[in-house]
Amino acid sequence: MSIYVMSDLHGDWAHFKLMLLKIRFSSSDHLYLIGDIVDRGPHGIKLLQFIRQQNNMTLLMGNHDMMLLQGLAHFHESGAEDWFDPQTYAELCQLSDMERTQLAQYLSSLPLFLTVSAGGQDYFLVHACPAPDGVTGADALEYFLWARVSPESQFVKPVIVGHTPTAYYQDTIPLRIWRNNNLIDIDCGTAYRSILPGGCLACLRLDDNKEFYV
Ligand SMILES: [Mn+2]
Repeated sequence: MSIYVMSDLHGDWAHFKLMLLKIRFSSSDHLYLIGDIVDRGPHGIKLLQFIRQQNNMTLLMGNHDMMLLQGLAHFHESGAEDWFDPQTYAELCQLSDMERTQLAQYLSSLPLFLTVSAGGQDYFLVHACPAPDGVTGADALEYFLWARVSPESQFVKPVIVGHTPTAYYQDTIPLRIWRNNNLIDIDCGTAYRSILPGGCLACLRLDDNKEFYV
């Protein structure tokens, strides 16, 4: 059994499925997805529906998933499409009211952060950035979902984030997982591959820290 982490699929169903094949993902493995399943790409809702039905996949909340949850509360209002990315809205329109309600229930259940143990090490998983000590409530939420993590951050334990494409720190092409001190950023920009040279989908196996790319 292995533990894997990915982030920021942003509707990229094709590369997600390719990655599952590449890592030979099986029912005895577990996959953590650190948020931002939807928007920017065409299949975010399809991905959400799929991930929701897997008992060995755990999704954490990203800012785009939170915006989707907020938008769903306004789905039947006039101008509702303004709440959504156009591709996400088009997918939502294909669902029944019951399916949209189930989706909202799933989204509202997502954790903001998790600690995962693998290979004798604890990892703190969060979409955007850990909150500084003493920061709570809405301010903490802002860190978890929206903040840009500083490349100079000094964390006591390994922290794995997405949200900020690693092109933010390095000009490696193709993009690669970025590690500095205890910070590990795994967003290699699969959502931006048409505009960001070297964008790809990364997956990290926590048991041995092996990196996979498609
Ligand atoms: Mn994000």
